[in-house]
Amino acid sequence: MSHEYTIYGADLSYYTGKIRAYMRYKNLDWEEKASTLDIYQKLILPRVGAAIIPILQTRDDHIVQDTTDMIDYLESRHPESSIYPTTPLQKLVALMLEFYGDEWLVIPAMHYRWNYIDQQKDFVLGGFGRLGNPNGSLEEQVALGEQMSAPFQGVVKKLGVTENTIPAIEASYHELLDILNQHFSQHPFLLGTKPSIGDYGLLGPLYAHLGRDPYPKAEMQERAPEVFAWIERMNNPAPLSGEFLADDEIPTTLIPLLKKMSQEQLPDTLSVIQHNHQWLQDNPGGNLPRQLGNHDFSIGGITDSRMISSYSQWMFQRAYGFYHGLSDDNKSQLEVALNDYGFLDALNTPIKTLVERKTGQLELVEAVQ
Ligand SMILES: N[C@@H](CCC(=O)N[C@@H](CS)C(=O)NCC(=O)O)C(=O)O
Repeated sequence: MSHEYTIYGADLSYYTGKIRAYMRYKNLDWEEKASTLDIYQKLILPRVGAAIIPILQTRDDHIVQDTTDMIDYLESRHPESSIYPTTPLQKLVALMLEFYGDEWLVIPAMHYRWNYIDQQKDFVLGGFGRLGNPNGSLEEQVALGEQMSAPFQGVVKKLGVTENTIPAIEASYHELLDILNQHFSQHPFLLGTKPSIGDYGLLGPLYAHLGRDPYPKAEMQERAPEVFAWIERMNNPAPLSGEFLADDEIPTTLIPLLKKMSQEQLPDTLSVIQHNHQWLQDNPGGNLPRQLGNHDFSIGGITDSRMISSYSQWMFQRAYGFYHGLSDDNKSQLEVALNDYGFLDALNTPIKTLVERKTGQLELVEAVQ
């Protein structure tokens, strides 16, 4: 292995887009390799225990799965120009927005990819098929892509994307684009002139699916050109450059986004935490299944059912843990702002059972305290 780091991923992949942009910003010695079927069989399945991408492999053969863990691992080895703000409110907001991009915007991302598949079949299915048969004809790749993408297509409904919710999901996504378009017309990144962990979280859905698949890409370019321009900046960064805004400032243009996140995502998160707690009470020492049945959720005033994604708790815990690690003085200084964003109640709802990740498996376990 000639480079210090190798990322195995795919052009179509949400989280590969997130880590790729990070690797470029940090100017690391790395290369990207396609996660072909061979790589899945010989590397990913044996070392990770599941068919999931992206994967980071170091020159001395250390494997890291999960972009959040990769970023934390790399930040500790390459601390220069950290993508984590050092001031409390910016750091908390950045962690929350990573969570929002990683775990909530998967809803519009998967909707626009799979419910508009007829408008973008060759591109999307061909992209999947290329991973299995790089030298095949487009027709062969599309046919193979149909099979390879079946598990992903199956997830759309589980996320809560139904006939009932689609109009609200689209309206919510348009509102998101409008908010971000306004914001990026004034700031190059979420919190200033350099990207934060929040920018990387949002890039996952907004690049690989919504800013790259032909149908939503055209809509984004038309409706939110500033968001499209931010994607280009994220993907072609000036390495290690820029600053976060001074004085722990949160731009006013971001506040509607934070309120939107609170309304849409946080009720789901609190319910997941409650279900995880109950499951771990009932199954002490067990590995939490990645999906714990279904629960109700609401979007744009429409209520439906979606899967309980146990992993969401682990992502939320990063923000929760950071908040609870602050001094009482710091916490009280943030109170008015956090209340305004709608974050305060969720952050102050005690998590009775913390969870953690174990190497070599995707299921979470109760954290050892
Ligand atoms: N939270 C993980 C998620 C990785 C993930 O969900 N990857 C998708 C492709 S972008 C996948 O391989 N999913 C298969 C699965 O979840 O079983 C990360 O940040 O890396």
